[in-house]
Amino acid sequence: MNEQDKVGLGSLNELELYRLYESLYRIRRTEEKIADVYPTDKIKSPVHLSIGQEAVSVGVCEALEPGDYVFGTYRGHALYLAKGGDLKKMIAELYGKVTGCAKGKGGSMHLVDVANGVMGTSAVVATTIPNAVGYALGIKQQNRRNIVVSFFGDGAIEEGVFSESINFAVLKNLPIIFVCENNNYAIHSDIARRQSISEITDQVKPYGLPVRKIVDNDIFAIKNYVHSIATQIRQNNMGPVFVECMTYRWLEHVGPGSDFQLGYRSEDEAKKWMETDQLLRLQQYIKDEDRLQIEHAIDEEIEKAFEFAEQSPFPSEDELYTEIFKV
Ligand SMILES: Cc1ncc(C[n+]2csc(CCOP(=O)(O)OP(=O)(O)O)c2C)c(N)n1
Ligand SMILES: [Mg+2]
Repeated sequence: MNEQDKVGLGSLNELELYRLYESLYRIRRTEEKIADVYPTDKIKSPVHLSIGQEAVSVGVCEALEPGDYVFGTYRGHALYLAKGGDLKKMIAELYGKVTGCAKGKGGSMHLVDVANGVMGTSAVVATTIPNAVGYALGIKQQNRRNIVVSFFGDGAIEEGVFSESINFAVLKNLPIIFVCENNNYAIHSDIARRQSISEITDQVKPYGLPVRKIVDNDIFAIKNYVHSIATQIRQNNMGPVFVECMTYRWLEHVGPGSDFQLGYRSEDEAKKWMETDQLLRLQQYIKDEDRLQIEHAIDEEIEKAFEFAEQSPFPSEDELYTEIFKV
C-alpha cells in the first residue's frame, strides 16, 4: 500500500470502501453498456460519457447525506447514479421512453431524480450553476441543514454566469460546494489555449472563498475533503467552498468511441491518466469473493435496466404538449 492510500484509507471504514467500489463499478459498467448499445440507434440522444472521471461524482456524493442536492451537466450519468438516481429510469430516458426520468423528453443530457436529490442536468454549459445557487439560497432562508453541490467542467468557468453565481453565493454565505471537474479540455480545446491564468483555483480565490485543488483523480482525497467541508457548512460555520478535481475523459467528447486520431491530445497523455483508474485502485482493497458478488449483483441490475428500457413504450402523442413552459 502506498503512502497516499494509507492516508486516504485511514479515515474510511470497510462499508464506506465497499460503497465507493459499488458506485464506481455501477457507473463504469453502465457506461460501457451504453457505449456497446449506442451504434444500434436504440439510444435516442447524444451521450457524453464520464468513463475515467467517475471518481469525482462518486467521491463527492459518498460524502453527502441523502437529503443533499446536486446539479450537473450533460456529462451527467456518473453524477445521477452516484447520487442514487434510478438506473432503470435513466436508461429508459436514453431510449426516449415514457418511463424515463424526464418521460423520454430530455435524453442523456437532461437527467433528473428529485426524490434522490438529483435536481437536473443541462446541455447548456454553466446553466445549472445559478440554479444550484438559487436552491442553496432557498435552503438557507428555510433554515434547513442540507447542502447543495454544483458540478461543472473546466469550460464552465469561462461563462459569465459562473462569476455572477459564485460572487452571489459568497456574498450571501450560502451552503453550497462548487465542484469543477477539470479534465483539461472543453471539447477539443486545451485549457492552456483558452485561459491566460490556467490555474483555476488562482482565478477563483479572489471571489473570497476557500479553494482546494485535488490532483490525480484521487477518490479518497475527494471524499475525505468534501466530507470535512460538508460537516462545517452544515454546522453553519462555513459558506461556499470551491473544489477543483483534476481528472481525465478517456473517450471522445460526445459518443462512444475514442478520438486520438483528431490530434488535439495524445494516447500517451491518456495512458498516464489511465494509470490513475480508481476502479482498479479500489479493487485491491476488496476481498475477491465479496468483489465478485458485488459485481454480479450490479451486472444483473444493469441488464434489468436495459430490458426495462427496451420493453417500455415511447411517449404517446398526448405527451407532446405537457411539461411545456410558456411565457
Ligand atoms: C453556453 C454554451 N456554449 C457552448 C456550448 C457548446 N459546448 C458543449 S460542451 C462544451 C465544452 C464544455 O467543456 P467543459 O465545461 O470542460 O465540460 P466537459 O465536456 O469537459 O465535461 C461546449 C463549449 C454549449 N453547450 N453551451
Ligand atoms: Mg472539460
